[in-house]
Parts: sequence; C-alpha cells; structure tokens
Amino acid sequence: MDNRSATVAAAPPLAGQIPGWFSEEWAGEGSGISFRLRGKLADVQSEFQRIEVFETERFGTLLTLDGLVMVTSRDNFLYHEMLVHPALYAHPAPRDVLIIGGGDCGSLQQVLRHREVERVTQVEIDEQVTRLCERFFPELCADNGDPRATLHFEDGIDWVRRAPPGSYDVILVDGSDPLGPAAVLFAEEFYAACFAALRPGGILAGQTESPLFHLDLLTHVHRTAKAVGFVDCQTLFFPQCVYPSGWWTASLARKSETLQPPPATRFQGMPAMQYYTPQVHQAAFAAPAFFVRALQAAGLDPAGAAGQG
Ligand code: SPD
Repeated sequence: MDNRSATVAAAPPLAGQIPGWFSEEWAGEGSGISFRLRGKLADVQSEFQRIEVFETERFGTLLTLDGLVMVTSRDNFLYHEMLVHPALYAHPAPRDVLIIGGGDCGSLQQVLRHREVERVTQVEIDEQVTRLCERFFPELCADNGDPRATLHFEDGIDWVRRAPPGSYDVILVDGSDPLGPAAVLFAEEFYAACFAALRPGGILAGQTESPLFHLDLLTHVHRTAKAVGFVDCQTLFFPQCVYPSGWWTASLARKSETLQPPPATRFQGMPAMQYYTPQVHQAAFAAPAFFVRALQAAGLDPAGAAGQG
C-alpha cells in the first residue's frame, strides 16, 4: 500500500484550545471546526484510543476519538443514511450484512430498517465506544437488541480474513479516519479479504473521506478495489458539515456486476428517512469534474464516476 495516498495527516495539537469550545484543526488545510460546549460528559482512555463525549450548545452530543469528530446527534443522519442505504438499495436482496467498525451503532440502526435483512453482524474493535454510545447516544443504540443483530468486539480485519468465502451480501466499513486502528481498513489486504467474503453480486461500501481534502485516498480506493477484483467502484458525495471540508464521500465496489440505479420497485415500502430518497441516491453518484479528471489521471476508468443516471 502506498502510505502517502492511503492516510490523512494526524491532527497536531492546536496551539491553544479556546476555553469553552472543542476544536478540531484540519491538518495542513489551515481550517477546522469548533463547537461551543456546555460541558464534558466522558473522557476515557481505552486500549485503542481516547474517547471523549461532550454536550455542545447547538449540535447536541458530540463523540470524538483521539480528538477527531466522529458523531454529533444533530447531523449524524447524513453520514449514516448515505453509508448504508445506497448500498442496501443497490443490492437486490441484502440478507446478510456485515458492519466493520460502527461502534456508535448509527449504521446498524439504519441497516435494521431494511426488512429483507435477516442477519447483521457488527464487528467493532473498541467495546468502550459502544458502551459509551449506549449511554450518551441512546437514540442510535435503541435497536441494538433486535434479534437480527449480533455485536462482536474484536478486530474486524481478522473477522473478514476468517470469514468463509461468500458469507455476506453487503459489507459496510464504518471506520474512523485512516489513522491509527482504522488505517488498515484502506489496505489492499483488507479489500481482498472483503472481496472473498462477499457473495457474487455483493457490495462493499465504506466511508472514504473528503473529496476536497483526500483525493489521493479516493484514487487509492478505486485503484485498490479494481486491483483485488471488484468489477465496479463508484463514489457518492454528500454534505457533512462537521467533517473536514464539510463534504464527504462513501465508495461502493461491486463483486460481479456494475452498480445500477435501483428499480422503483426496490423502494416500495421504504421508511421515511431524513436525507436519503431515491432521487438523492441517483444525484449523489454524480461525480464532480475534478474527481473524474483525478481518476483519469491515475489511469482509472472514470465510467463509474460519471454517475448512475
Ligand atoms: N473525520 C471523521 C471521519 C469519521 C468517519 N466515521 C464516523 C463514524 C460514524 N459512525
């Protein structure tokens, strides 16, 4: 793996945190985000990372890992709906779903809204994240007791490596930034293991950072997905104001067929979402010109990046 293209820079400590605010500086970008706080609810050093939970003035509860914003109760629906629903609606019959990471359980909750899903397995390395989210984000964890859901706390890479071939219809990678424990989730070995663990027609979908700040990482994702055998890789774009640049992506790779817009019948009985609609699905895959050019410059087929319309 080319480490330069597969990681984002670690956030250096800010010269000075503003009293009464939490700030994340977007390393190398001369910018960042700040939340005015009402207080700190938890500060735990787990085996893997520092987990903090804050009560903000206007964004509800805020979860950070090693000083990086992961979830706020105000806007997490954007990320969780756009990571989960495009992949699950693009698959004709998603029965077995695996979530790698996802410790806050926001993605799990969205997966469980799909009635055709029979089993969801979530493998999160850091149990402390889930235990703190059960306490401070009860709205995200409300469905954790669904009999279709099983939560494991162990290394997700090992889990996928050990999975019998063809175990899953959809694998969702809901990790943190490609630093520390999550860096391996962007490595070729992990993509190859996911390819093997998927059934024919299966879909791998993962969060792939900012198109503005992390274009090299996105190019790496497309190159790696193709290198391990995925037939198609497409990126979708959505707003996420609390993440670096305020603009975020998920990328979907399909094992044996190209990704197509779901037929209208697929959306029958769809529950009401806050952001995702069939129209949003189609629009989100429309790729910006600079992104298409970046793929072309890397020698990658930009066909998938031209959108699903
Ligand atoms: N820079 C923050 C990227 C965080 C991506 N994962 C968030 C986890 C939400 N379930």
